[in-house]
Amino acid sequence: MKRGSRRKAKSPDYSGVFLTFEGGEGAGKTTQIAKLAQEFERRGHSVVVTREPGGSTIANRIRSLLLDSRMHGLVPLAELFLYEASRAQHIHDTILPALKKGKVVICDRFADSSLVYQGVARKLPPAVVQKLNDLATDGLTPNRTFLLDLDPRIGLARVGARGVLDRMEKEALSFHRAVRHAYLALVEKNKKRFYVVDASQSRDAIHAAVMDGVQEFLE
Ligand code: Z5A
Repeated sequence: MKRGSRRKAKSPDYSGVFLTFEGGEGAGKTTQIAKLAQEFERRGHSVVVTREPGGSTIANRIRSLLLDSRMHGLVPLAELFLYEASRAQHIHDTILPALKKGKVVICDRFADSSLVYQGVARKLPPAVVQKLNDLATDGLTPNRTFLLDLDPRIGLARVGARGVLDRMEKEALSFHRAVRHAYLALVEKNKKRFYVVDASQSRDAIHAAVMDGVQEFLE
């Protein structure tokens, strides 16, 4: 493999479907994942809803460290290692076992978040982030990724209304703007996998757009 090149996705040895949601703070991922899971269950599928960082007992302990607002001295490379450690554990404990049982796995954030947050917003070399993503995921790639695209001022106002902000939410608006641009650039490189939805719409309108993206993928 050429240095810094993207590892080719392996042919999956599972029968399930792996869907991920990405987007900035307060884009509405949690809200939409709940609606989508309900819809899959209504159609008779077995669904696992999970999230990163976290998603299993050990990975959740790493999540607590990552979002702790007292961890303000955490350097970008250490932060990246923690996200990747959480990811490797999460895939082993939760994602792969469910996919092997033929379930629909819907994950709130995955490796794209590292490319965007650590690679672009934290300015770590993208090839380093890609390399660690490859190690942590061992080639596991979502079948479809929904990007809920939203002006960060709207997203931050939504999460601000919740009260206390975590370590990432406290970043400056320029950080969250860089995140949005980085996601849109990632979409350009992965047009088949990503499905972009305007997240400034109502919850129901976003859900309808997500269902269009599911339909397009199934076809
Ligand atoms: N991170 C990273 O740096 N590197 C990585 O590799 C990974 C993650 C995996 C995880 O934070 C942080 O880790 C994240 C990236 C970083 N931080 N940042 N910045 P998290 O898991 O705590 O939070 P999050 O993933 O950013 O999600 P969130 O803030 O909870 O937002 P959300 O799930 O996208 O939105 P929501 O909870 O569904 O909605 C937010 C609020 O808006 C809520 O009150 C809703 O009722 C409301 N809402 C939802 N939809 C609408 C619409 N359509 N209109 C109006 N209001 C709405």
